[in-house]
Parts: sequence; structure tokens; C-alpha cells
Amino acid sequence: MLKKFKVGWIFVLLCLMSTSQAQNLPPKPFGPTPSSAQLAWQKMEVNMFCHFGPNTFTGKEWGEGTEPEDVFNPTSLDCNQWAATAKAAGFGGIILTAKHHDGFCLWPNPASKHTVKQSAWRKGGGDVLEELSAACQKAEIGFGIYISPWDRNAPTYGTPKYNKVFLKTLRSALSNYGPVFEQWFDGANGEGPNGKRQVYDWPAFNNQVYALQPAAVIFSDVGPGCRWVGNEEGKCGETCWSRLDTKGREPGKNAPSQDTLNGGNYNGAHWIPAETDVSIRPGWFYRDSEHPKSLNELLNIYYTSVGRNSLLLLNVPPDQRGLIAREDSLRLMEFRTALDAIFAHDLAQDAVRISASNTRGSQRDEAKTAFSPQSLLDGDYDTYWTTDDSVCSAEIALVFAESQTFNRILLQEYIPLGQRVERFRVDVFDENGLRRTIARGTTIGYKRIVLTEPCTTDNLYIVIEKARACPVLNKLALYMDTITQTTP
Ligand code: FUL
Repeated sequence: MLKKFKVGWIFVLLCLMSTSQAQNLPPKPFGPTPSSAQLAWQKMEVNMFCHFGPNTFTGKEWGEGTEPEDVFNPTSLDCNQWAATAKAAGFGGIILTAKHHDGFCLWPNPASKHTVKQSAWRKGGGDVLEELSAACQKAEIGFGIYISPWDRNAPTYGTPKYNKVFLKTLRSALSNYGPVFEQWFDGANGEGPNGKRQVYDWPAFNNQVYALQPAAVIFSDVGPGCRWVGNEEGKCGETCWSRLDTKGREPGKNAPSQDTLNGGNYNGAHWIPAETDVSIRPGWFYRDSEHPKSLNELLNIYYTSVGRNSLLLLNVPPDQRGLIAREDSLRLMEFRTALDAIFAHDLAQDAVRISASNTRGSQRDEAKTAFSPQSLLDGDYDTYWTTDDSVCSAEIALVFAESQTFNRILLQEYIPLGQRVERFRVDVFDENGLRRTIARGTTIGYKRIVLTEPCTTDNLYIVIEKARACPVLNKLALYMDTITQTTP
């Protein structure tokens, strides 16, 4: 009898010890998680898109494919100027339209007869991909390639032969110009009811990209690396899951609905985060008659893209000289200066205390937990606050010695362990000592920037009302934006 009793106690003790140990270990990943390439991509946050080609010279948005090659003739192309501009604007990389829908290739593609080689530009000896990849390497920013599958010039388009031509095109673009961080596949197709119908071999295209550029993130309506955000206005959904279901779907007419692309799928099987592509000008290609968006518009776009768990791909089209226009470049510098000023002083750093209603492992040994809320303020991406496995709602409290005034609350989830938070709110103690809610939100993801009216308080609470597994957050910051005039 005594023996049985002893064995029972040992069992209970062992169970307690193992739960306590488990709570001192990092949480298990929840749902799909990003690959290391997708994580590095997400951390780039803002990239530059360059639409450049025959349309730059004809004023069209969609070329017919019949434009003579000589139409393309930049007078003083300088990719170092593009890369230096992107770098100074704080962009992580540049993606160039190496081949838009008109089929014209900005490099001497051996699979086509409609390329720079057939043009008068530099007597057929020019190669924009070569120049841009070298310029990006020099500026230490990423180099990415847009290639339109829809091709209005290729004689084989609309036949199975085209897939082979397209594979050759990919091979040429992806094997000769160094590392490519993103391969952009456009889903657009303007063939009318009587137009050519191409059945694309997507699996072969993606395999080809991965075979030649294993670290490339493939963009399309359905990824597999990242997805279109569903509009060209710079607006990611307020609720944005980095998860998407792609079974039975493909880019173009078979894509998920624009709403789905905008917010992702709650239970999506794959990690396919949103990329927000938008042009600084009304059109994608440069036109003298058009002008860049205002600083306020750009800041709003930043908040509705990067601030809503998306990467921003901002198009800045080079002009007929082959240069980024002065007007655009000045606007980009204003944009960068404004972002730097807005996010210069993190007021959360001035808190005298940060605490959490639950911290993983702290019930058992406060001193030993590696997951304390201090991690939210330490600037280290890989340290985070999290709770015990059974706790899916919790609050973080910040206390200040003196009241602070802010209107931006920045939160980050540690996405290498998946996306978890489904609903949160921000509370403060107001000047009458009453606790009140100043903002509510749904998803957080890689980054969420909550916009509020200026709020003055010495006590702030981030309340995670509902997470799908124990919440895992690695950053909390507060800022006062005095530059943005109107908010989205
Ligand atoms: C669209 C294209 O049709 C536009 O011309 C542009 O390239 C934009 C980024 O994607 O689908």
C-alpha cells in the first residue's frame, strides 16, 4: 500500500516538473510559419518597384507588343542613380520589370527577338539587368525581377510551346545576374474573349525559380512566397493573416477573391504574407504629365501597408532618360526623413516599469524565465514575451514616472513561431484616473501600427483579448507623429 502511495507521488512530481520545464521552453510554433527567406523578405519592409520599358517612351500602360524595338532608347540610363536613390530612401531592394506584358526584354534574352539586343540603344549592346544587379550589389540592397507571364509579342503565346519559351526566359534572367531576392509573377491578362488562351505551367515555373534562386521569394496572387494584397491603392486589410489557402487556385482569373487576398485566410494552410504594390504616380510607367503622390499620401500608405502586416512595394518609375526624376527623388527623401523623425523617439523606452499578467514559466521561477515583458523593449528581434501555453489572453502594463503623449502604438508578433493574435485593445488611465479603451485591433502579425488621437497618460495597457495560442510578442513601442496631417 505504502509502495503504491510513493509511486503515485513520484508520478505527480515528475508530471509537475515536466510541465514546469515545458513552460520554460519556447512555445511550439502555431500553424504555418515563414521560411528564413520569407522572414528576411518581411524584414525589408519597404522596397522599390521600377516600371521601365517601351511604355516609358510611348505613354502606354499596357504596350501592344508590336512597338518597334528602337522605341526603347533611354538617353542617359544610370542604374547607380536608381540604387542610390532607393538606398537613401531606406528601401531594402529594387524589383525591375524585366519583361512587361508587351514582351520586350530589358536584357538580351536568347529566348526572344524582342529585346534590348534588337534595339538601337547602345547599338544593341545594353543590358539593364546587368547594370541594375551590379548597382544593387554596390549599394548593398536586394535585386528582384518582375517577369510578366502574359506576353503580347511572343509568337508562341497561346500554345504549349510558350511554357518552354518562358522557362528559357526565366533561366536566362535568373542565372546571369547574381542573387535575386524576389521573383514577381504578374497575374494580369488583358486578352479579350477572342484572345489567346495560355495554360501556364505554374509548377514548372516555380520549380525553375527555386532551382536557380533557392532564396527567392516568389510573388503571385497565390505565392508561394508572398501574395498580392488585392488592390493597387496601397491598402492592406485591417485584419491581415499571413496565411492563405491555395488549393485549386492559381494567379489570374483563378485567383482567390480580392477580399481574401487583402485579409488572408484565417486557417490558411500556407504562410503567404501580403505585399502591397502601389505606384508613387497615377500610372505604373513614367509620364511627364503626371506627378508623385504627396508626402501625406505616402505616409498613409506606409501605415496601411507596413503598419498592417504587409510589405510595401512602392513603384518609382524611371523616366525617358533612364533616371529617377528629381520630383520623385525629392519626395522619397521627404518620405524617409519623415519616417525617421516619426519613429526616432520610442516613448515606451521611458517607462519605469513593464509587467505582464502572465509570463511563461514565471509562476515557477520568476528569475529564470527567458520570456519576460522586458523583451518587448530590448530591441532584439529574437527575444520575446510570451505566456504559459494555457494562457491565450493577457495584458501588458507600462508605467511612466511622468505622463507621455503619443498617437502611434507599434506592436510586433514573433512570426517565426506563427501568427497568433486575433484581437487586442489598448487601454490607458485618463486624467481623471479612469481606465478607458483608446483603440481596438484584430491581427498584429509581423508589424502593426495602431493610429490614435494624441493621448496623454502615465499608465498604458496592451490587452491581448484573444490569441489562437499563447501570444508571442517581441516589440512594443510608442511614438508621437506630428508630421502626418490626416490619417487613413
Ligand atoms: C498589374 C499590371 O497589369 C500593371 O501594368 C502593373 O505592372 C502592376 C504592378 O501589375 O497587374
